[in-house]
Formats: sequence, structure tokens, C-alpha cells
Amino acid sequence: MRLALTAAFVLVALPAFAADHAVEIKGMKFVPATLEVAVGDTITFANADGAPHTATADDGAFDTGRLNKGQSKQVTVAAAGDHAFKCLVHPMMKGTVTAK
Ligand SMILES: [Cu+2]
Repeated sequence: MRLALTAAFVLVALPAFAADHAVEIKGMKFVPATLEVAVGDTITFANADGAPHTATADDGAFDTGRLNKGQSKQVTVAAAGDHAFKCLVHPMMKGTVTAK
């Protein structure tokens, strides 16, 4: 009985523990460029470069907007699937967020 109650609590409580993932933008690259997250998780993109960057999902799932040096932005990944993203200022900078 106690075990069942504990299991029920864990199942109900899980969505509250959305994780935050960190991506550094450095040397004209996303580090890491490939992430696996759970739906509802957040990702904080931080720009360490002198150049401005964005992290913009091709499918519109998230967009940091323009980040200047030292700026960061937290986005929420609300939809499951593979979200390819790139920097709109430097379209050769690419990455993929896979949300399950
Ligand atoms: Cu860029």
C-alpha cells in the first residue's frame, strides 16, 4: 500500500521537474549542437561570442531572438519531435533539439 502511494506520487510529481539544459554559443558554434530533452524542458542559450547570434527553430518551436555578447535566453520546448535550429545571422550554424 505504501509502495503504491509512493509510486502514484512520483507519477503525479514528474511533470513538475522540467529540466533546464544549457547551450553555449561560442566560436560560431552551438555547444552542444545536438540535445535530447523531454517535452516541457527548458533550454538556456548563452552567447559567449562577440558576434550576435540567435537560436531559431526551423519549425517555430522556439526562438531566442538576437543575443548579443554575454546575453542569454531561456526557451521552453513544448512540442515533441526533432527541431532543427540555426542562427539567423549565420545560417551555417546549426543544431537539433530532439524532444520526447
Ligand atoms: Cu550566429
